[in-house]
Amino acid sequence: MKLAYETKDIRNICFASHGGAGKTTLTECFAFNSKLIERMGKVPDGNTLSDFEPEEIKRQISLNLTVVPIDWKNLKINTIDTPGYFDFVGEVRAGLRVADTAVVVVDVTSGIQTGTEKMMNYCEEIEKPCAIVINKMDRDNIDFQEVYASIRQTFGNKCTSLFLPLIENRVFSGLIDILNKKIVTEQGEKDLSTEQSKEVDTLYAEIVEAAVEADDEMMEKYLSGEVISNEELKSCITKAIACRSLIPVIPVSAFANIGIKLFMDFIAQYFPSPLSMPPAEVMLADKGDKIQLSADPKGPLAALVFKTLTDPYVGKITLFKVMSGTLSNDIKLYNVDEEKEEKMGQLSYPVAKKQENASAICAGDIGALTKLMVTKTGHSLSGVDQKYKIPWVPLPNSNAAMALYASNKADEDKLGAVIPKIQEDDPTIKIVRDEETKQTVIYGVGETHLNVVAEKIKRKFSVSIDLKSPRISYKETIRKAVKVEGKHKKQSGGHGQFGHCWLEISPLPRGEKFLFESKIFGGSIPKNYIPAIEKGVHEAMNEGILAGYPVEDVKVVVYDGSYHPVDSSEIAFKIAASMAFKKAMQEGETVLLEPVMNVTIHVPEQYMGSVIDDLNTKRGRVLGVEADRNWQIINAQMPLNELTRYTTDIGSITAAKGYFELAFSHYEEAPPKVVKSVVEEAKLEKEKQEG
Ligand SMILES: Nc1nc2c(ncn2[C@@H]2O[C@H](COP(=O)(O)OP(=O)(O)O)[C@@H](O)[C@H]2O)c(=O)[nH]1
Ligand SMILES: [Mg+2]
Repeated sequence: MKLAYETKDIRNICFASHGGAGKTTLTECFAFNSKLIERMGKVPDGNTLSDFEPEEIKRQISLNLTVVPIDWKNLKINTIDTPGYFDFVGEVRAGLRVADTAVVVVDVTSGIQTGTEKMMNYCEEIEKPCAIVINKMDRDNIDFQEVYASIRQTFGNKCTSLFLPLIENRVFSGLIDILNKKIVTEQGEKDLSTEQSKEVDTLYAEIVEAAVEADDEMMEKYLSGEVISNEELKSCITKAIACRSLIPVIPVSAFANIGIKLFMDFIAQYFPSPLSMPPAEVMLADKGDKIQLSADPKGPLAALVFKTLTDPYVGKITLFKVMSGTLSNDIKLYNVDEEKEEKMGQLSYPVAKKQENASAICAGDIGALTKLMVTKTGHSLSGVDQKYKIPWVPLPNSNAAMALYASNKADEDKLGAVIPKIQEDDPTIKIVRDEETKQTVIYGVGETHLNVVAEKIKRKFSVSIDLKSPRISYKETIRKAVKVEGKHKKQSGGHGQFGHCWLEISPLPRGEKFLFESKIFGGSIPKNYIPAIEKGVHEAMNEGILAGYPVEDVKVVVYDGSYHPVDSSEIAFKIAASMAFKKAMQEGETVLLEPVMNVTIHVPEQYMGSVIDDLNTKRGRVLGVEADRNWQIINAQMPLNELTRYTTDIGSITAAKGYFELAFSHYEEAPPKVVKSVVEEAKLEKEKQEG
């Protein structure tokens, strides 16, 4: 690796696909061809460059984005490998944010999969240039033409094959290069046969059709029937990729390393460099105005942090892409989001899990800094004079929740210090203390995500933790108005205690929480004891009698009582009020209230019926359905109790396409079945605590 690269010599690509299509193997193959590694590792052997974390090796899937820079033909291809498993889509979005071209990988044995569609749709949404790699061409019984046809049918004719597989004696042995009309194998180049020429001509015409879209002049020429020369065509391929009028398709085998070198050559020659990309829209941090910054190494410094790692030896490692300017060691670095100067450390290039020294990182390139103080993923870095905020990506909903417990006291002490680091490593993790349920709750994108994070906490920070189903913050209330008396009297020797009150306790409408009123006339209780009575009621409300949950939606009126001129005290009245309230709960027909959530579910049309059937089994109520192209948005309400595994359920019903948002709506009386199980659980918990 060189110490610095020029913007024009950089290509930033990001592999994205359904899990298992071969992104990690492709990355490995790139690294091998460029001599970054001497032997190709294998995913099943757990020795690849990009799947290096024990959690990845154990599962044989990628869980993090990994940057592997490849030196190729005097250029640097920053290759970003990403996970395919849906829980880790936050990593994919981060990778795509800093790549100039997405390479969507399709497994030829499976064709278009859910993950393929998700990635293609996301790239369209963010207008990211794309290429499609059809991988595993070495496998038996495959049909390239069928997969290619379905790609064009699903994603449009801008998906155009620039290479055809050369299959000799049923073995995939090389590629037919359509742009150059020749055969390329490991053994060298060959001319096309007559039959091959015919096929190539058809595809060549398809390329011309897609590419001219990118250039008005060329388009005119094409429409008027003039011939577009090969030189002209080649000169607008990059532009056509950059503006998404052309999505090149290429068949390869990462495993057998066939077609990969040609693909790398194609990237080097035709993929847009940062200079060919439209300027980034950024915000002037001081004024709030939006301006455009192009990838000019001489421009003002603006860099976007897209990943933070914690290495047990090195500490915190921050990965960023320079969008404009050049970052060198002598710059005073400023964190725009935290509005703080940042301590500059040694500049380096991330190379999978390692770093290699760099002297400067120029516009368009990716770099790493260690031990930054305040910087987190998504932050913008700039110089101290000109400050720019670069937009970050929307992260997926973190709706899966588990209660997080340290396994023992020593771990509990350590956990507090570790929580901020976990959230720094993974912005889709949120850890919050729920005061109502007295639990620490960890939120993630799905159950696998949470399990992986729990493993990482154990391994990286040596804190042993357990995940349990989170407690739900039920409430208790009464259904019937009651009048109750509370009397606290102790008059055995010395200074006595005396408090006595009559309370009327009645239900309030849902959500009104609490009302307290005094209707004491004629001084049966002196005014100065009334606040103590309210306090006593409050304390008793903290723990209902049904299952120990807080009491809500009650009105309490103190309307009578008595006092003793010497023995009465605030504390005595407080106790009396508390006693009265507990009695009221016994007599007033206690009920359990459960939280009900507003759930907005997004699903492709064809799954709507099954999603609604499932909602009905989960006590859900559909409030309305809206159409959004061929998706449906279902607005529903569902008790939180039924939602604990909903990320998994919605995934299995909709082939992992559906997703949802959650927001608290209101409390509602829980049905007897729920009450029974909550009461039993509370009893067990209590017995456990009592020993
Ligand atoms: N036959 C064959 N197998 C492949 C090829 N590329 C990847 N694989 C295998 O497919 C599985 C998934 O590959 P991997 O690179 O982990 O996919 P990723 O999830 O997209 O990163 C692994 O067992 C690979 O060895 C290929 O070109 N041909
Ligand atoms: Mg992988």
